[in-house]
Amino acid sequence: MSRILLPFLTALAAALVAVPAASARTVNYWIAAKPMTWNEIPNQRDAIMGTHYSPSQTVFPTVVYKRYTRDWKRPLRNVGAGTSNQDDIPGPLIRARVGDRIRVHFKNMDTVFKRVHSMHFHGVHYRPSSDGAYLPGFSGRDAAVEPGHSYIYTLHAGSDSVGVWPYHDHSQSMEESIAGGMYGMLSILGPGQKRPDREFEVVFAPMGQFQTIDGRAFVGNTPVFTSKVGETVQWDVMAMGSEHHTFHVHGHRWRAADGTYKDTQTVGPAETFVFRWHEDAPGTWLYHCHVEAHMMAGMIGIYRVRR
Ligand SMILES: [Cu+2]
Repeated sequence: MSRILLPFLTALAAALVAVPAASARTVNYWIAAKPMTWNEIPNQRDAIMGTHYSPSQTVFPTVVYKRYTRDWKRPLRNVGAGTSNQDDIPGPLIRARVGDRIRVHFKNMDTVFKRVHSMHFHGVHYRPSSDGAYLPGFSGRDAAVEPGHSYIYTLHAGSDSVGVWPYHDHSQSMEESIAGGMYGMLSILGPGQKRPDREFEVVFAPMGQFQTIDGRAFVGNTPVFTSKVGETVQWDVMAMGSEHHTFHVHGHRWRAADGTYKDTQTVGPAETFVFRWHEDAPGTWLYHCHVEAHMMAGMIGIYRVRR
């Protein structure tokens, strides 16, 4: 190696190490379309109004996105530790960081309705073959995965993928699937960004005659989110369906993108927003959709902060 070239290469190597290159990490998720019986009001009541509902009004067969081990042998919880006391709806929270390649191994286990299903992801980069949206004459197997069949979606988290995004069924059974809970979120961190201590997923969506949060209606059924004073708390908020919702948390405010303080924020179909706060308000609080008719039809829950 020449005397001139060696220092140059050493400097170049140092520069390459100093600049945090886009990570070449691959994140794998195994997610199935899984039939199950769902009860949107497990305790059969609206505790605030004292109304009772019979199982015939609240229980129905549906298909959800369920996380699995890599060999499909064992289902895993969709939610991570410190997120929620609920499971199955929404689908698995897909966590990645800018620069990551995400491989979603999807299997259609829908042996009940025997419908085709797919996964379509917002916010990330992909080729048309990982779009998962049915378009007659153009789309391929990604958009119509038959019962018993699998497909691998390959996604890339770019620098413009930071934040929280929806994913959902975009096959020909999209309408029934979304009404039945086939949706979930991607949560993408920026370079060097730390995970919060708590990450809560709030999905506003109608289900039958009720308005649900994560597929459940009324206090005591909707997720109970918990945190501790001093923790960093992140809320991932999304709406699915055909209506707008107003997210509201009692006793707290957060900073919107424009710098103003908020305690309510509107979210429309397939829109998302995310914010964090440093928790300093112990107590038992309500969170709910502030569209009054939605709140009265079930879109309300409890947030508990321990000292
Ligand atoms: Cu609402």
